[in-house]
Amino acid sequence: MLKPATTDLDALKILDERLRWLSAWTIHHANHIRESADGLKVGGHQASCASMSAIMAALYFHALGPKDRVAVKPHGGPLLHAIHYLLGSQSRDALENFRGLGGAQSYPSRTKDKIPVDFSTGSVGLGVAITLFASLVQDYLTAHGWLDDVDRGRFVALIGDAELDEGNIYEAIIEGAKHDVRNLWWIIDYNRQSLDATSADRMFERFDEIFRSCGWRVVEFRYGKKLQAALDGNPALKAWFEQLSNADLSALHYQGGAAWRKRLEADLGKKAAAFLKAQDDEALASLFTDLGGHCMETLIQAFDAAQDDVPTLFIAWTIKGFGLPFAGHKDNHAGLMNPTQLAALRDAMGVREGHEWEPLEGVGDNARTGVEAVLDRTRIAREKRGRDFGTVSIPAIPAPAGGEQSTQAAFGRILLELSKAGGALADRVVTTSPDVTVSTNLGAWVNQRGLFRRGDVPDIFAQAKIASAQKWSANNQGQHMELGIAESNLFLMLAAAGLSGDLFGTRLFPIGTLYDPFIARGLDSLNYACYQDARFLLVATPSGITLGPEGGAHQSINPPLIALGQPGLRHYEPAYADELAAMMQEAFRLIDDPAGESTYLRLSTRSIQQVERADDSWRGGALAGGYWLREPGPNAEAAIVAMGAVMPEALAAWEELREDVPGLGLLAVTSPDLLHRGWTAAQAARWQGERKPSHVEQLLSKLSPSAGLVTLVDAAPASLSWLGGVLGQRVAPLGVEKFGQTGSLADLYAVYRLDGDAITEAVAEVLLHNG
Ligand SMILES: Cc1ncc(C[n+]2csc(CCOP(=O)(O)OP(=O)(O)O)c2C)c(N)n1
Ligand SMILES: [Mg+2]
Repeated sequence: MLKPATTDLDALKILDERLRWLSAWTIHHANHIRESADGLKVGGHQASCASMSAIMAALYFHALGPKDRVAVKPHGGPLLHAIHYLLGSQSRDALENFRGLGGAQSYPSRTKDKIPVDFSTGSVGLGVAITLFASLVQDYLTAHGWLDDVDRGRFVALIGDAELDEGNIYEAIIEGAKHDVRNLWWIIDYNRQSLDATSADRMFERFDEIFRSCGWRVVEFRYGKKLQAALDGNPALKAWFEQLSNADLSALHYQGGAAWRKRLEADLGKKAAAFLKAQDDEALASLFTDLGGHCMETLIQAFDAAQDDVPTLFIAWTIKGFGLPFAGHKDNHAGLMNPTQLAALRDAMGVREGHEWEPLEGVGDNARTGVEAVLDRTRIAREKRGRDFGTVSIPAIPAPAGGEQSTQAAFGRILLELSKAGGALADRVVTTSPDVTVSTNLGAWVNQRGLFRRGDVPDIFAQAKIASAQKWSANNQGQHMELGIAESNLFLMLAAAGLSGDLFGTRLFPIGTLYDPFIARGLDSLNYACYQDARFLLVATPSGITLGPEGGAHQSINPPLIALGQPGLRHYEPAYADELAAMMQEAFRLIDDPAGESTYLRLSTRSIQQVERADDSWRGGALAGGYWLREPGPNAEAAIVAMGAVMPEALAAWEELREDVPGLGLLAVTSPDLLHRGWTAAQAARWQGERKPSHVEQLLSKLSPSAGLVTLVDAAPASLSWLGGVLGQRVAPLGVEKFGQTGSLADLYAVYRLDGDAITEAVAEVLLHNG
């Protein structure tokens, strides 16, 4: 571990003030000075920034090394921009355009901000937890020989205290404890205020117990040096101070010195007389606001003392809005200073009017050299890292042989073959699953490649020679990260592993499996992973009511609709094993392509007869979202449009109806998501003068303009019913709109109208209307 550079305490204190000023000014400028085109409040969080300026000054200008990575509390974003502005790596333009198009983003964004942002934040709690998974990925890369010791760093999360209510944090630390996570610093800006009000006192001293029991070191700094000394010398005062509730403390901070005096007189009477006599109101207020998270000396000492790799929770007591007129007020979360208050702050900071953007305005000549020296010595990266970590060659993925198979079984076999064949891609694949490794067919892969743990974990059952199909030993060469049943953790793991190129310079190919309905359990974490442009392959299986006897609690209905609305994630739903192989190859390519995206495969356990292929012409269409499995005749008046596991019903109905309905076509949809995107993109392009029809328009234009479409999917029918809007063709949508239940496939398909009878009736329906 590198030793922190020695720094000048006074310079750091000045930098704390500069951060507090620049963050407040950036927000003020966006709200009160920049011209508003729409009259809307621009917003920003001056109080949340002021709460954490000292913590961030100590961290960035003193404690952080070049390989450390930080997730910044979302509403502390302006502080991060101010830091880079002081370092010369953020432009004044971006700050002047804070929260505007192309300007500094309201919450740190890896993809949209021009400064280096290690982790995007915004949905509270997720930025915290991803640092834990990133640390696990760092250990994984080191164990596999892809990361040198000198390139290892620490993972830091800057956390609002109310963020600790997010359950995903506790799911993460439980998982971290299992994997012996290390090199983590989580720093709580403990201002005891949330968005709505002051926070409940009851959790005080509970959070630290929770962390300690998960193996963390907890370092709490409640007092700054000055206040600590005053309280140490006056036990009665200390006891009084420590019994104040969160709301009391905040109210007193807001009211100031006279209120502190009055309250002390009322509560302690004569016992406080000597103490009160020794200081005026201003000194009283200044003393009681000297909390640990605002005291530079305390912060530096705490950080310097935690240089080992033990995961550490710092609880830094602070005041929300420290140094601002609404300090401590319970309503200050989105509070903005008015121009008069801002002018008062400007004067207090020694900033001349008209010089507000000068980085070191107000810093006297004597101090300036020291401050500049600290800035020069700051070791954090000033530039965004490029995506220049090389490419991995993706081999052709052959389809598994077999006349009858399910897509889930085919997935397992493809991975097994990939593992046996070996090569760069196989070595870079890391799989992960929340306790459904075996039931999602990852088992064979894990038998080949092993579980990952930093230390060896023997397979006790194997050692005892107890027969089992599954090997379950772990070591530091394993390639499967087994997780507990916490789907949010799965997506955060995929997010961290899917950013391994960006974070560590080595691309991994993460594959995560879960049951399709439980995507919803981790949905915000999945969105978070996509938002940061993490790259992975998500395999959700089994899915739909095709799960039969397993029943309604496990039968997914709406994931295709989720996927339709999720940027950064491509949905494919294959019916056949050869389609799946093509899609997996494409998914790997997309992981590695700088302009690519992540992929979601919705698979099934239903074993179905595979189709005979005359040639490879289906392949391009399957990857683009759909192809004619049975070509329609010229000007056909009807087509069956089906996706995934219900293809046998579609094919059977097509066979039965084709004589009665001349030219009837059967369109196999493999990705409503891609078809829809292509459709809207083509429309947008037409406005730019480009006339190329989209894939879905080309497919549907093979039918008569008045043709009817019967859409069939084991999911919400809206996944496909929109197809009628493309060329204005009539649609009879079949799909699942009510919760499922147990039953045989034939029974369920009949009840939920996915069977041959339903298709026949629906075809009659669309033809009838045409006539
Ligand atoms: C998942 C989620 N829910 C709600 C919000 C809205 N929100 C933003 S900040 C905040 C309160 C934060 O309080 P705290 O974490 O203590 O931060 P402080 O501003 O006090 O430092 C809330 C509820 C959010 N950003 N994300
Ligand atoms: Mg708070």
